[in-house]
Amino acid sequence: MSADANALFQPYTLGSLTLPNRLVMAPLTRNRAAEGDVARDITATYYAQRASAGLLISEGSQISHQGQGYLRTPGIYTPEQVAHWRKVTDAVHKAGGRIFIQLWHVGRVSHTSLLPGGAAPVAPSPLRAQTKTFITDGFVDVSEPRALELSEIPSILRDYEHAARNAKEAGFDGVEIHAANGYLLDQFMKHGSNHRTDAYGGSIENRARLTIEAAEAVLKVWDKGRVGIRLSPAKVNDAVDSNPQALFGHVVERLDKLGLAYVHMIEGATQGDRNAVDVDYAGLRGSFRGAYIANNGYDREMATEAVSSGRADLVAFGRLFIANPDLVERFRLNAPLNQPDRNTFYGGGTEGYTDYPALNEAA
Ligand code: 8OZ
Repeated sequence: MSADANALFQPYTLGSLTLPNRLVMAPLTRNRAAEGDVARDITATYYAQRASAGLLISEGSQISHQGQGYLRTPGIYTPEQVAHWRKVTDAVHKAGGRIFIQLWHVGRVSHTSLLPGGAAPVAPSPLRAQTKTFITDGFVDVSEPRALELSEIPSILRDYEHAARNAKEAGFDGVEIHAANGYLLDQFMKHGSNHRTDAYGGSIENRARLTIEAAEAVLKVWDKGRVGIRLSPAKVNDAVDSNPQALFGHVVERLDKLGLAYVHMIEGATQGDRNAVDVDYAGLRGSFRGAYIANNGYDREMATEAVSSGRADLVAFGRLFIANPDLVERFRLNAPLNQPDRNTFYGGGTEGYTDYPALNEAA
């Protein structure tokens, strides 16, 4: 009984890193970057406040201007962006934490007003997603995308490699490849958004190719023990596949061969029904030797069950970490939690960002 209750507070060896506990801060888009899409000083404070997590994963950070899909998300492709991220990683390390950066290309989930020269977003196929994005005018439908030429793929892979190199220079402890939530890599993997007839479309193997190649690009820079990936088999942001079990079964097997440190799985619909799709997550996990990070709607009790039963190695929390900088301590004490305020999730400044009190401050 007491061993089970302590399951979340046992250290875990992730690749070459020792994590002091099993709680991961999920990547969370907060739209607070400054001019040039650089992280602000308040962002260093925000992550440092949460440094007691076993591992912090940064908000999605675009690998190129073309890879941006929302207003004021930070990039990791310019020297200024690297310099500002360095302040974040220094603050986290000073506070005793560990932080990976999430490398992001949104593909078709974007808007011409955000892209260089007002260009169309790029996608596997010229199919507009039925989803919204956030621009200076507020929430709007995403723009009509254009299909990537086969000849453009190598430059996208170079952008992954370049961003991975920048992440190292910025002092991150590792990188997470964002292959979830209907963004570029997920768009290629899922048949609903990929109607290509070249080497990147058609069979499962072809549709998974870009994700595997992106991982290989990152592995040119980082040791495999410092690279993870996030996946979402369910339909999200209009990216859907008719056989996610077969698709992600193949993807996970390929990632296992690459020896990645972890798979970070969004179980069910992102921020929604955990049973939205009929996928055997334990089966997927069974073909992967690295760590399994479970995510989506977990609370203390569910996470304790998942880790003590061995179903997951680590559990990622999003909204709970927004509202509770000391989530680890609160879980340890089974203390009450602050409630997150949705109105301050996206955009703004310190309010709803760095002003959620820790237990010792709330008292
Ligand atoms: C919420 C708002 C904007 C982007 C994701 C990066 O879903 C996101 C995201 C979430 O992965």
